[in-house]
Amino acid sequence: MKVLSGIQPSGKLHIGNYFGMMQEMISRMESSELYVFIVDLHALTSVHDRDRLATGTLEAAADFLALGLDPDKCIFWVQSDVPEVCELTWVLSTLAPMGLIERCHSYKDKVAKGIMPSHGLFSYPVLMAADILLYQADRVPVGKDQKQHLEVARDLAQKFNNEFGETFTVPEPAISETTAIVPGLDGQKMSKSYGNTIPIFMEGKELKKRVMAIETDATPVEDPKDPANCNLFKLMKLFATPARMEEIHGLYVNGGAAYGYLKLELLELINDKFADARKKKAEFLADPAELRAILAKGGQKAREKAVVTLDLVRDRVGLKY
Ligand code: AQP
Repeated sequence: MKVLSGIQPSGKLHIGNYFGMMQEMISRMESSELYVFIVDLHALTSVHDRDRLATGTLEAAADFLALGLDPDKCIFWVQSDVPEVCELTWVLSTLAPMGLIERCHSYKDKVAKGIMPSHGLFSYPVLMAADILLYQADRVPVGKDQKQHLEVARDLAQKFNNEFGETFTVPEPAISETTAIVPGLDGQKMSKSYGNTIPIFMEGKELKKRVMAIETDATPVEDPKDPANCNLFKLMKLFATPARMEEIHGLYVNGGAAYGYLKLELLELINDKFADARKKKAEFLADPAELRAILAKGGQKAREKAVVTLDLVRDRVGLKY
């Protein structure tokens, strides 16, 4: 089974990215034909700063490798190193009904958050469909925020197959219910562009400040609280053992949950979980030439796959004459 998913180097990767997608991808290394990539073309829709994008791409690569992705057990590359994806995007955009793309809420959400409403941002889902269809992916592990974009990819695959003959695999989303939407400090979806994240590799005082900034209500310690409506509780659940979560749940419903202490406990759990990865990341970043070599090798492997699909597409639509 071909499993594919990408991540934008649009800022420091955060625990929403980790639990929504990275962890799942890393766990599939042994069992799937795995495609993992850094979507720098997508990040251009929100990052217009040469150094930030270039550094962000190398950092995102180091993040994935430090967290345990083995480039010999998957194809790991940078999106723009396979230019075929742009040609497929164009072909797909000639098939994409305006209404389908207009319905995508991520565009409206991002514009509402101050990102420039460009044509690229609007057609983000078409580029994403091209990413998925180019490699004939069967399954795409994503957070719930990307579900609608996955539906666009499925619609475009079906539309192409109906008009031009069976060409693309119709991909299935893989969304884990427990980590579908990781909340940010303010309770909205944790998102790089919303400035409400807990970055995976943040440390020390900076990390403590973020964790202590998780928004909670003003219910006194001894009063009962509703765990289902508390983003601190939801974040704890990602890190604490089920037994500890049962105790914390008891404190919420019976009274006695002290937010300040729970935040300090969460801080410790985050530090423990990512301690090894932090050391490894520093080692990867110390050798950017090696990082670039890993990505170049992955780019070559990805391109070999991409040209096969694109050649078929060109033939099917009449671009081969
Ligand atoms: N809060 C989240 N909860 C669960 N999953 C999440 N993902 C992102 N945020 C959460 C998943 O992470 C993968 C990579 O996401 P992305 O960086 O490519 O794009 P995104 O979804 O737009 O993530 P951000 O952080 O919100 O980025 P910006 O702010 O740059 O747009 C995806 O599978 C996503 O579902």
